[in-house]
Amino acid sequence: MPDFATPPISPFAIRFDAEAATLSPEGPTLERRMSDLEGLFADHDAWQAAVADGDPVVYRVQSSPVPEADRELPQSITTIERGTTAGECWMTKGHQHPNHQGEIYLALHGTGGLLMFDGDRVEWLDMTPGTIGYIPPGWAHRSVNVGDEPYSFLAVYPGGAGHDYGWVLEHGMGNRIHRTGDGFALRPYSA
Ligand code: S6P
Ligand code: ZN
Repeated sequence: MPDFATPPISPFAIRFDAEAATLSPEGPTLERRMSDLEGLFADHDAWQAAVADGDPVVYRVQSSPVPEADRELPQSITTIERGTTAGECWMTKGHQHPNHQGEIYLALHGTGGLLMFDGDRVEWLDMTPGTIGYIPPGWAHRSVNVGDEPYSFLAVYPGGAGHDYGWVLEHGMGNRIHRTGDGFALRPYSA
């Protein structure tokens, strides 16, 4: 057994139900409402009106009990509701890992996308059940529901990676995703 300053947790099994999009045993669950997404949608007035009009849950994140600690490998399932704010598809806040490390997402349900931005280049991956999206170190990432039902995916990431949400507020995500008559479109961030 190697000598760790902070001892890792003990081995255990996690039941993963792709159909129900659940992990068992459960760790912390996080709920993000519209009010938690301040400054992220292009249309501030529409965002404010949605907050005043019931402040809906935009997405939930259910984690396994593996802690966000150095060397551990936590997992979570995110479910984004279907919706738009002034035409912009509902999405996660998006973040950069300050301690640049990679991550994988496995799409489980619905139709989504993985938007990545490194401050210069923008990438979009279509995410449908069975797709693994790879997020390389140094790319901020945001998930978007572009379908007609909730979109769920499993994330597996290094526990010491951290979450920098300020980076996205400062630099944006390169593109915005708008619902159109027959699907969705990627538009410049300033649009
Ligand atoms: C963690 C991983 C996901 C997101 C989750 C919510 O590194 O990327 O678990 O935290 O999808 O997104 P956000 O941007 O609100 O953290
Ligand atoms: Zn991440």
